[in-house]
Amino acid sequence: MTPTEPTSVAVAGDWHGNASWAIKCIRHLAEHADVTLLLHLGDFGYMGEGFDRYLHKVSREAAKAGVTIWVLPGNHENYDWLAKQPVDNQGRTITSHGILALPRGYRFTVAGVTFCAVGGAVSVDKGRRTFGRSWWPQEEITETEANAISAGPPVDVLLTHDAPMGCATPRMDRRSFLDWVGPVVASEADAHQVRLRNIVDALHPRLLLHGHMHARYSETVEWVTPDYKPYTCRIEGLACDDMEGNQILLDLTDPTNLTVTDLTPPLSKGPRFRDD
Ligand SMILES: [Mn+2]
Repeated sequence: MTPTEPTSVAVAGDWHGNASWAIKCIRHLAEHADVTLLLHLGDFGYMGEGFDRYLHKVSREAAKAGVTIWVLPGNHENYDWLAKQPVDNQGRTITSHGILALPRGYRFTVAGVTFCAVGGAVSVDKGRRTFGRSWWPQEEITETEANAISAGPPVDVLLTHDAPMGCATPRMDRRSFLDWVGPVVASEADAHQVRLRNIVDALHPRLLLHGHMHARYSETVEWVTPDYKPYTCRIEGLACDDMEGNQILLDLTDPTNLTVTDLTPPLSKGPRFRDD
C-alpha cells in the first residue's frame, strides 16, 4: 500500500442541490476524517434553476477540503445536461472541477475493496413534472443496462440510488402510495426495484449503500444469487439533506468487515421531511 492509499471513503445520500447543506457536509468531513473521496448516492442536484451556482460552491468547498466527489446520478438529475458534459478516459462525466458523475455500472477499487455504482430510480411524482425540464426518462436503469452490469464479476460494495425490492427501508403504506402516485407509476417503481434487486443478487455484495428513500436504516439480509447460492448483505440506507444520517464514513481497512460510522454535520433546524 502506498502512503497515499486511502483506508476510508465518505458516502452521502441525496443533497437535492442544497448548497448550504452540502458545504456543511464537506466541512464536517474535513474536520473529522482523513478522506480524499466522497461517494454521492444520487439526487445530488444536477437540475433546476441555478444549479451551476450550486455546483460551483460545492466544487470550491471540496477543493478546499482536498476531497474529490464521485456522484452516481439519481432520478432528479438533468440527464440531458449530463450527456453534454465532457467525459474522461474512464467514461466518467466531468461535471465540475473535482466532481465526476459515474456511468451506470462503473466499477472501481479502493484499498483492495471492489465497488460498483448503479444510479437511477423512478420519479414517482413524474406526473407532476415536465418532460425534459424536471423529469428525464434516462432516470431508469434499463433492462439492457441491468443485464450488462449483472454479467460482470461480484463486488464487495454496491452503491445505488434506488432501494432494491425486498429491503426494509421505511415505506409509505401501500394504499397511501397508490393514492399518491396511481397504479401505473407504482408498478413502474416496483419493477425498477425488482430490476435493481436482480443486479444485487447477481453481484451479491457484502455491503449495499443506497439513498432515494430519505431514511436512515440498517439491516442484514440473507438473499440468494441467481444460481441459488445464499449470501449475506448489509444494507445501509442514507437520509437526505438536512436530516440525521445523511453522511457516513466507510472504513475499508478490513474488506471482510466493512464498518460505517456516522459523519452527518449537526442540524441547524429540527429534522424535516423532504419528499423531493
Ligand atoms: Mn431519488
